[in-house]
Amino acid sequence: MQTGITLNGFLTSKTNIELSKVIISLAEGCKQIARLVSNAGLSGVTGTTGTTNVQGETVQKLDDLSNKILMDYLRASETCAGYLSEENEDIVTLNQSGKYTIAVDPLDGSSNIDVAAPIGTIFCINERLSSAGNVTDADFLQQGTAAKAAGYFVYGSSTILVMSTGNGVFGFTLNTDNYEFYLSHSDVTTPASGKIYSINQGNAAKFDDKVAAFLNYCTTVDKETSRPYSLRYIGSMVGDLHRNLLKGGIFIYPANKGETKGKLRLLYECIPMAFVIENAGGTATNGKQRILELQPVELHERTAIFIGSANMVAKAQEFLNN
Ligand code: AHM
Ligand code: MG
Repeated sequence: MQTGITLNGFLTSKTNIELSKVIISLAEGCKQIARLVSNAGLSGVTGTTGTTNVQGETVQKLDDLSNKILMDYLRASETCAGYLSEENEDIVTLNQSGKYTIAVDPLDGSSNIDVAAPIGTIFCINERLSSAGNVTDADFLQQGTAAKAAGYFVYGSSTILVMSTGNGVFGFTLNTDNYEFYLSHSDVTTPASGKIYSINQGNAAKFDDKVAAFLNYCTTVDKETSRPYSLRYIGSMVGDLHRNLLKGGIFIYPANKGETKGKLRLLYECIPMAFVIENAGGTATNGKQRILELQPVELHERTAIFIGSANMVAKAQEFLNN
């Protein structure tokens, strides 16, 4: 029988009851998503719904199902007041007297569902600013520095929750015998330097010259600094960043030439990932400002991101400053 520290036990010692309830409800929902993802090819949930979401992107059946599952579980937490999701245009009030809000990407990297590559759920939990009643946009439009907890679930060869409540980063692996999360990665720190760079290099023609110059640096041979780096890119931010967190590396999704915004969403992709990486000793920037200090103005806002091992992000920044 599995022994060790369960997620519930861990939360009891680290957070208050209201926040614990939100995280536990989220984790229960993600257990359901993990089951669906494991059986996707057998249970008729692969493929698209035939619709597009608020971002104009094709919605996969599992995107839609995951979104509904999370809303149901978080409503049942009683302490989660409101919900923002990549899959919903507007915010949703779940519990009028709840204390917290959550922003989620229910199934990130969903184009990988049908090919059994790692995908994930990303989340960021804030304390609401309004006192009670329906949640407001302002409750969600908070800087990343204000987050109370953030992290992701990766559905890969194992299902792992990686999260921080602002004091260290911890990983919990789902035991598929009893469907409990157990502490498996204590006090995770990311290496200050790594040998991996992750970017969709197929977009090279759209990169501005400074990003191209940094990529040239990554591929230049130099034994002393372990270059050339290896390019690793799944096309699933959770999968790519989980690997880089543990092994060291830099993940980049830049803005295209002449633009300031990238593809990835600030509130439910970039801020939560930056919160985890910073708490693990790494850094995250949009090239001009720390991701966690950006003031969000729109619910589905996008940003460029350079995130990962501190020395590698600092080196990228040198090129961006030139
Ligand atoms: P999604 O939330 O619609 O799945 O899109 C986000 C994903 C990230 O997981 C990944 O890093 C990125 O999109 C990949 O984009 P691209 O195919 O342009 O490289
Ligand atoms: Mg996503």
